[in-house]
Amino acid sequence: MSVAFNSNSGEAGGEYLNLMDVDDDLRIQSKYGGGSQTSVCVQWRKRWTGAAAVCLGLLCLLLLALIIGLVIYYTTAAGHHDAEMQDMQTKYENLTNQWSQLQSSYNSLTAERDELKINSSNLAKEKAALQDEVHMIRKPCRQGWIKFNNTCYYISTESKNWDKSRRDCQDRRADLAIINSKEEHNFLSRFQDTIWIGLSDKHAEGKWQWVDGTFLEGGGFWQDGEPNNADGAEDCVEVSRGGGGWNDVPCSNRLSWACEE
Ligand code: GN1
Ligand code: CA
Repeated sequence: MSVAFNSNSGEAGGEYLNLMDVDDDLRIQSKYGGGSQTSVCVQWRKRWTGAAAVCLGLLCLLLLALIIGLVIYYTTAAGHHDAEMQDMQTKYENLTNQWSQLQSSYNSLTAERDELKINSSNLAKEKAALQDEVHMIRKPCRQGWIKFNNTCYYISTESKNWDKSRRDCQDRRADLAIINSKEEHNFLSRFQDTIWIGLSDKHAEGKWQWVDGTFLEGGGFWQDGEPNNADGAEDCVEVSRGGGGWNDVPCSNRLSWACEE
């Protein structure tokens, strides 16, 4: 145990000498025989102790500096890491945006391509139709046939019932005329008093059907009061000369007829 003690007065306070140091000094004195050698040893011991304390302090400072350096290093590194993460996040968002834009561009281009395909297909059809029209314009009608709006018609001079009239047209690689416009109706009204056209309701009463299987659309060009199916036996349609309009009459009537190629 070490107790502070005043070597001169024997009281506490004033100049102190550590009792342990005194004890050590006495032991050193007894080892070296006392005298001036004793004070040299004490001085050396004190110097070594001081040097050790200084070294320890320096080591502590070094350690502290090392710790501070490491903290700074890792703080800076973490800062860099955060910045890199932020940078990568921004790049990722930019790439995501670019990808979305590319995706929408791709979708637009696909839609445009599909539209162009449809347009191209429509143009091909229009081209084919125009070529047919040109062909029809250039193509002359057979002898005895009349051309109207690029279509050839045959108007008979004989008279036959509706079925035989149709057969005659088919034998001529045509069929009874189908009227699609007022102009065509007017054209076919120029010739005989009355002519057969390719319209009948012989398959179902009141359901007027053309010879190509299509049903009459719109009102047609009937005379006033027609079709009236007089006597319940009028299933075939005649066209009267002079734009008089259509009339349903018995199919057994013998009339001229109009074929259309
Ligand atoms: C009548 O009048 P006429 O003969 O032109 C009739 C038609 C019949 C036709 C039969 C207004 O026409 O509906 O189909 O007899 N017209 C009227 O021959 O009743
Ligand atoms: Ca009638």
